[in-house]
Amino acid sequence: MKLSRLWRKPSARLAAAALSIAVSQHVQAAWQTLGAGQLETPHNDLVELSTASGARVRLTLLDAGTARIRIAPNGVFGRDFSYAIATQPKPVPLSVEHDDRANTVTLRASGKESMRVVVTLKPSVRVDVYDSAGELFLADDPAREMVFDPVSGAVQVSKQRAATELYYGFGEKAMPMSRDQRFMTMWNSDTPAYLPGADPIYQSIPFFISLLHGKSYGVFFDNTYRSYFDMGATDPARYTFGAAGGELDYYVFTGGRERSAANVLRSYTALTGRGSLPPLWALGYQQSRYSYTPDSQVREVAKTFREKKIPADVIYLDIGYMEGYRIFTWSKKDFPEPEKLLADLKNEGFRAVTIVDPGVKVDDDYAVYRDGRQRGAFTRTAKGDEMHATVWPGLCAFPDFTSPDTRAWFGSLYEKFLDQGVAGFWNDMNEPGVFLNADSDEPPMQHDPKKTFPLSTRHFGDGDPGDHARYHNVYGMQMARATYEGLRKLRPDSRPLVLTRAGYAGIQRFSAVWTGDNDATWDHLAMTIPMLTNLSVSGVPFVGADVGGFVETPSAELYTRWLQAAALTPFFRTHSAIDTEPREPWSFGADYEKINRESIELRYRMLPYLYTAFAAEEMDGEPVMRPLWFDYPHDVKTYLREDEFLAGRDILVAPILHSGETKRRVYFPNGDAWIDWWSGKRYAGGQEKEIEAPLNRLPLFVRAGASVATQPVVQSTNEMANVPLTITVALGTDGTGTLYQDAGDGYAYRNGETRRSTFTLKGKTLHIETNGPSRFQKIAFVEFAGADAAPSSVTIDGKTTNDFHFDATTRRIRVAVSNNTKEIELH
Ligand code: MIG
Repeated sequence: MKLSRLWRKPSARLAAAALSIAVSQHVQAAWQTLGAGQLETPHNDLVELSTASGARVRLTLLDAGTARIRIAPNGVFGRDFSYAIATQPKPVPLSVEHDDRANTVTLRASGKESMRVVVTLKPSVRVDVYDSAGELFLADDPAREMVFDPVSGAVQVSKQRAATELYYGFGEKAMPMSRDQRFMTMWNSDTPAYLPGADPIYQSIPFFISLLHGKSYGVFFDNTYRSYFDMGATDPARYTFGAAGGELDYYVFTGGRERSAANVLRSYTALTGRGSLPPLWALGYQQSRYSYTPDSQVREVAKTFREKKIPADVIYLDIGYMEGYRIFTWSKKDFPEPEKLLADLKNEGFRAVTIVDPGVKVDDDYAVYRDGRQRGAFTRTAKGDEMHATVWPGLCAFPDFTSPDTRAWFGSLYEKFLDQGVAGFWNDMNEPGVFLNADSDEPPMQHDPKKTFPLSTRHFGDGDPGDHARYHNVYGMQMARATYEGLRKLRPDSRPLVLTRAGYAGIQRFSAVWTGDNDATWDHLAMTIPMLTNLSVSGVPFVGADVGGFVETPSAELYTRWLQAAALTPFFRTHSAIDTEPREPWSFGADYEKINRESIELRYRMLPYLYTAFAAEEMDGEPVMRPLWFDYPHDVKTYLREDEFLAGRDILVAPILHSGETKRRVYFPNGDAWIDWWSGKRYAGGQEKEIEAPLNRLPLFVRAGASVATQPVVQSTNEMANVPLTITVALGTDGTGTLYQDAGDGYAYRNGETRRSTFTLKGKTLHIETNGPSRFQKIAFVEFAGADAAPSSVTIDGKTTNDFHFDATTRRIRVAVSNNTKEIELH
């Protein structure tokens, strides 16, 4: 199959762009307003209104800063169930005021400082939301009341919009940093070689965070139908969201008293769940290709990493490993001895991840198909037959992942591969994507709305059966869930690595996400920052883009810059399409190989810090990869900045994103000072400076006052346990940093098997406070970065030491310490 021939055709790609506009057209509807509302007797924790149109409105507060607004157009609320939500909290008791003259109903959490939701009853019901300080921040547009279409089932609401209000999140969008004045569609779509602006693509997360004058709020529209967000594209004075069916069911997060984005995200991820700590090995470098086939290629690649001393942890097996693309099988010809292969890889310190697609080949001689058919595990047509469509294996049936029995069955199928030694799993094509032309073995890859199941396909819907129009957007997420839950059950003491292409709100509970079939272009490299940071603030921490761009072959320079730019992104994997030139870190000649090795080495040096950032995500919902505005909402110069990002709270990354550049302007967020990682030079916040960046240099800065845990280069995470840690402390401002440690896999960490260290810098004294067992990696050095001169002396826990070294080129003072050192003082 010559896929890349199609991808290379410019005409096909232009057609793709045009079609994606057609996909995003919003629903045509005969709108009807709710009409006047009437307050029903309020319950303790719930307010319900009937309306003249027959629609019903239900309002609850989940806490003093989170409101849920629910409208049932036909007057009957469906079951209270959501694929997005991890645990639906009990609503809090309300205090409700009915003002007859003003025709309003106001609710707030009783007995505490609370947000306020004010419902105006006439002429048609509308909702305004105030924060706990009394500021109105979200108001239904009185000129565009909430509407529904009784025939099609469509629902829609419009909010007043301030001219400078910005919006972030919306999951995975191939769009610039802020999505103000954009029109976006939520409909998971297989869109290879998507161009910047193409919409929708693979993931649908109908959640966003607003930013206006330094304050945020969040809105989560929990509706799995095709939905859309018009964030001022049609009229900058309002924004509108709606869906082709279902309820108008959305949550408003005030972001607490501060109205901060961090609080909004904490509340959103408390509701939809957080990513749990990945196994440490999954934070290592990952090498993939479509496909390393036969097995000798896999061996060769793994061996070359070790020979060339380029660190790596994971190697991926794409669809080529299977027997005729039958999932859960191995090709007898190309992978005759999988156990042997996997054991040998393990000896080399590699773990293997295999791809598993949803399509199950219709083949009576194939056990997975027979078993699935017998269990009734596959989706059905409206007429009740097994629904069949063509994907890689030919004609396929598709598990209905909206059935708990089917999820459990599918999850159990991973047992054989786990026993054989596969470490992680990659779910692809789960938008779901199918081939357009069933008769062709050369799948047309253009972006076409029909490239999925017929909308009438039936799903079980976890007990609330419905059609594909309703469940399409959760199909991929429920597949990833089946995988995750299967792995949890089969290997209760290992943390799963699941990687998925499609998802819906809450996908972070089950899987890492990559941004699908990007292109080997500089534009795509630049787009990784707005794409990945916006996914991050959509609650999905473990995100990455194929390094080098999946489609076509990058130049040596592009690949090298891309690897460098991605080194501190959460999910770090090179992947490339069939028919592209080889793409390993050594594929571009010796000069580039050296630099590529250094990029991957940087990743490994930073792993203790990155791991700490993932732990903070699980605890507090802090994203690992952050847009600048997230931590600096009072610095307007950060709002649209999309050529830099923060890795964790303390590291600023400003990669080269343009061909031929060897220096760039870096903006330093206001409120902190920044120390150049390499030179120790200090930059005040609130200014832009030109920074040198020859090909071997990633511009990298550490926040003054921060303490960042690093380690020497290792060849894989397997080697970490006995390697000492260096805490890098950025001088110049008082501040704190943390280090989180645990076993790196398993769940003992949830029973307190962790060590947490806090580093507090006051002037030139560092205090270290540590809690937990000492059996993890030991702290052996502290490096003070940003020092102007050698100290005259250094004291450790009150005793003078000579065991320090000042390096004038890096402006670092390196001090040997012990794992129990409490205080280091520079004089
Ligand atoms: O129709 O498995 O995005 O990463 O290499 C293409 C083959 C199917 C698409 C994925 C890509 C993967 C490829 N897959």
